[in-house]
Amino acid sequence: MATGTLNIQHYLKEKKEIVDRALEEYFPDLEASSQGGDYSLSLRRAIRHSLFSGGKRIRPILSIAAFEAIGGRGNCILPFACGLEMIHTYSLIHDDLPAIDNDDYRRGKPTCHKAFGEALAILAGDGLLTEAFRLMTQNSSADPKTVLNIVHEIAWASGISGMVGGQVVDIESEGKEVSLPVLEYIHTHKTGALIATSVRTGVILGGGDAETLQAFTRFGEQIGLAFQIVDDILNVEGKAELLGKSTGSDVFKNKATYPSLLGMEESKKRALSLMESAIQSLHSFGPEVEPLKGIARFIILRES
Ligand code: GRG
Repeated sequence: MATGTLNIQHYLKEKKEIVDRALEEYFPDLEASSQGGDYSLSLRRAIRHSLFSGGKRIRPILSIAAFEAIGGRGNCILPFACGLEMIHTYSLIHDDLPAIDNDDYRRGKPTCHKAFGEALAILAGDGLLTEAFRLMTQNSSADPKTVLNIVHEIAWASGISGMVGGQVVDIESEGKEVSLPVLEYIHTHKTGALIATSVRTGVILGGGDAETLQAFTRFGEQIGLAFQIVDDILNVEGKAELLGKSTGSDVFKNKATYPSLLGMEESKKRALSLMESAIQSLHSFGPEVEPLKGIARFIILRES
């Protein structure tokens, strides 16, 4: 792909369709295909409600873009790409629960617990997290050592050392004065870790060397932090109709965010500078990394 010829909107749409199709295959609508009779139908309904409610599929697309950037071809990335999206979806379902953020709407639709009740929403999240690991380790055409490496990596980024750990510090910081290092810890763990790991997954599966992995990791870490800073900004300045949820919740909950700590202008500067550094991290690569650079720009410019 030659520099300057990439239409990132078109690229994201094309890859999202690939991810959506694969997820449909893993979680088919059993009712529509008249394969009812499954006692877990209500659970599948709750999972499908959240999995197919209009997510951007940024994490799976990043894994595919990184995989293809280093020469990876074929569908062997899809179970990992979909696994990452399933883990992301579980985190959103649990994050919306009354015990955590208590949100009624996500992506313009009732949250999982609003539509199906708390018990089913908790179990839908649990089901997605567990199924993600089953999917990633099932019938893989990849070398078993590579699969083990990726699964370990994704578990690390999703768990105590990553997303769940960051979420705990986030909750415990509500209503308190938080320093910039603590806020950065929250953002890089709660959101950044899974994003950086999505990029790393593509490189590891594609067999990238240590130098490539290091450069792509740096890229992933920088866009991961930028992603959450932009999320903070959108919570203040975003349009509710585009976000599919109300804005202002961070201020209402007295949450530490980049705008609350550094102000809006400085937050925007930080996000922009992280995006530029991320792109710079890939300076030694050619046109094959254009989609990744396009995604970095998209993260900064997004409205939802
Ligand atoms: C285990 C009870 C329990 C809870 C876990 C881990 C966790 C709760 C929450 C994760 C933290 C979290 C939800 C971080 C927010 C990350 C974020 C910016 C989400 C929005 O991502 P987008 O914009 O969403 O990619 P779409 O809608 O496009 O999929």
